[in-house]
Amino acid sequence: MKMSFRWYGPDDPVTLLNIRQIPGMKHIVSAVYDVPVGQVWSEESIVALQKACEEQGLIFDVVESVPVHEDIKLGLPSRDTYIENYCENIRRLGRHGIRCICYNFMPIFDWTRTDVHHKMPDGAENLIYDPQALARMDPLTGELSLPGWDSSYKKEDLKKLFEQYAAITKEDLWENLRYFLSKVIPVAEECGINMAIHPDDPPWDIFGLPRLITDEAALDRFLSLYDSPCNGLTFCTGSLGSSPQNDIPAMVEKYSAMGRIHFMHLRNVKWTQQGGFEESGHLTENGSLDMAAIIKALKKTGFTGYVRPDHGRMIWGETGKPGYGLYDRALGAMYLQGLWEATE
Ligand code: DNO
Repeated sequence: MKMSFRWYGPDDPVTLLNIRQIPGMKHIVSAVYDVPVGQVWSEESIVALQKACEEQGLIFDVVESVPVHEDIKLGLPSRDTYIENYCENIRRLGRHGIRCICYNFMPIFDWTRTDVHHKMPDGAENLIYDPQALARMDPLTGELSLPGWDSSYKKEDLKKLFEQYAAITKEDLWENLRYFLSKVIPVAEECGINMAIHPDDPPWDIFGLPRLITDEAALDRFLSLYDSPCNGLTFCTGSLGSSPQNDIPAMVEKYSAMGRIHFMHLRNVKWTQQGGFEESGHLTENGSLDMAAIIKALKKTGFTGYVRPDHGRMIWGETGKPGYGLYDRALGAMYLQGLWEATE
């Protein structure tokens, strides 16, 4: 496995110097953040990230994410222009050493939580999802904001998008995803880039919007939409693992043996009685997932892809982007590498 860390660029309070001091850390996961969704990234911006990482002895070779424009997900006539821009981004990233691109196909909202500053009994802060609290949230006010969401949507945009999605069935969304892959994967193949879709988080419909990438049947269907090694997965244990129906170690073993996992997001979640979940520390005993069994499944199948410790709690008084502080992710990295080293 290749150990990596997500870095939000020069504005991230977590610096590359911090990251390089984590034992075993070699790869950086980042993106160009100042370009609107759907537009082409400048080569200068890509090279600047590359150089900054190189100066710290780190390799920038994973992008998370090149976001997919809503018109592509909605299957609008304008999608072809946005898909061409997407392909151009793949070409540019390929020219500058990127080997893996993570993206998602969730309508409008990326990962969703109901509280990102939840106080744990030990004083740490974590992110939680409570279905009852979600039912009280109204995304149409335009006032809600979460770390993974595109903050450029105004109230009017959101209203229009919800109206457009009202006419889209799950099958339409699958078809729009198939169309996207049919254009993008051949370009990724040429450029030596592995595309890695991120599962929907949480893995069920929210706010009445359809979500596709939720369980094993969906992953099978997704992989069969375009049968190429470049059409693969970001296997996020916390996203898929939020649903107790998903047997995470078994799924990791299956898709890793197929060579279709290019990127692992490793974190633990604890299911709650209300049918929601809390993000926990990385340790097996902290949550509902067997992290040791997940690492065993990777080791057994000879996994050589990228891994990153996903969301950490906020501890030791750290402030910053919820889920993306330094300390707990660094602890996670050490725990995961310890499991890896000790697993036969
Ligand atoms: C959450 C992240 C996601 C992920 C996107 C990929 O912390 O894992 O926001 O980056 O869904 O496009």
